[in-house]
Amino acid sequence: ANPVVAVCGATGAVGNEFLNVLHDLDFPASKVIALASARSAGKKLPFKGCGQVPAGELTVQEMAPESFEGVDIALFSAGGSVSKAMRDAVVSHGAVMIDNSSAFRMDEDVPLVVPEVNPGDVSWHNGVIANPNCSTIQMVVALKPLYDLARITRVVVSTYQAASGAGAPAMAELYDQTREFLDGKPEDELTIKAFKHRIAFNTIPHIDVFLDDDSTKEEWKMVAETKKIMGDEGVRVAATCVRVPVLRCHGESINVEFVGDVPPEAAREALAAAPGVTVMDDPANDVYPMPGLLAGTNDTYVGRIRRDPTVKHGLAMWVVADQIRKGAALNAVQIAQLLLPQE
Ligand code: A2P
Ligand code: 11C
Repeated sequence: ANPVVAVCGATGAVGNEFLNVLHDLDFPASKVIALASARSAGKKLPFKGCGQVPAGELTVQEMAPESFEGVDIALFSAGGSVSKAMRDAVVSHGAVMIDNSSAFRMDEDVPLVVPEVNPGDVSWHNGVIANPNCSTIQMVVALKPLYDLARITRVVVSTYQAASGAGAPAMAELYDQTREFLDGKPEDELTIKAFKHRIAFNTIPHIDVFLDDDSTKEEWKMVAETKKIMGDEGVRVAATCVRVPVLRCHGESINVEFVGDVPPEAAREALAAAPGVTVMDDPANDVYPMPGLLAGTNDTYVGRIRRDPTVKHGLAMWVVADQIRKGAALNAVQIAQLLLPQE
């Protein structure tokens, strides 16, 4: 029978995108249920339909342990504490939790999966599969085809992360604050909630909390998650994560060091042939990926591919993806596709 899918956190930014992606990929669901907090119970969400589910409206139900009766696949993006609270209920009902939060990512018994990189890891799940952080996902999608040309030993990455990575309210704050700023509102009267500082006309080198070594947790995630997904503790990553006043799509400047020579042309070819990657790299015609123009897309876009002449075997590149789609909802639904019986 076709699977019953629960969308958990259906009223959130990623939850809404789960519904769009289920439709866009025509996921073969027999039923889709929308779950959120008690605050949203009864709310109607438009749904374009997928599989055996016709287009129409879904009525949001309050998430409770009993919600998972009869569910096969539970897509979670309702925060780590909700994922932790519901894990046993999901698993005991025989469903698989695909979790977008960071709650279980580094647990030894939880695969951390990017379908273009380590699809085989879904085979050892024990009821929970974790979806990586958005910044990590787009980086490993671009690194994997290069790694297959020559082993990668070191990556230096600086991110340019969109406001929406911090949720729908953060996106609204960028809009509203920009307007306030242009209207001449004094600095100390601007509405600053989602970020530590003004994001309008600014960049903030601070995402998630600071750790003991003065790196941030977002940077640590890129280091630790990359090793786990790529299955190679030898891939060293140095990351600096920065919030920029962009609505949607993260950009990443990535320098990669290999054990052997990888000419830019070979890299371009491997990336062009890789699943989920679009090469957009034509400097002569000013062509390269830009976050402001790629919202709503599915692929990871790579451009500015060139040698890094400061190391023996190095490349530099610029990588952009819609972090709500590939960085969250799309990657999770692609994981769900891996769970379907293969024809
Ligand atoms: P609600 O809209 O009812 O608060 P975002 O990441 O965009 O902030 O969205 C978070 C999602 O998680 C929303 O759908 C939100 O529902 C849901 N959520 C938050 N807290 C809970 C909870 N305690 N139980 C179930 N869902 C929750
Ligand atoms: C951001 N990357 O852009 C974060 C959001 O671990 O899933 C996602 C955090 C995570 O703010």
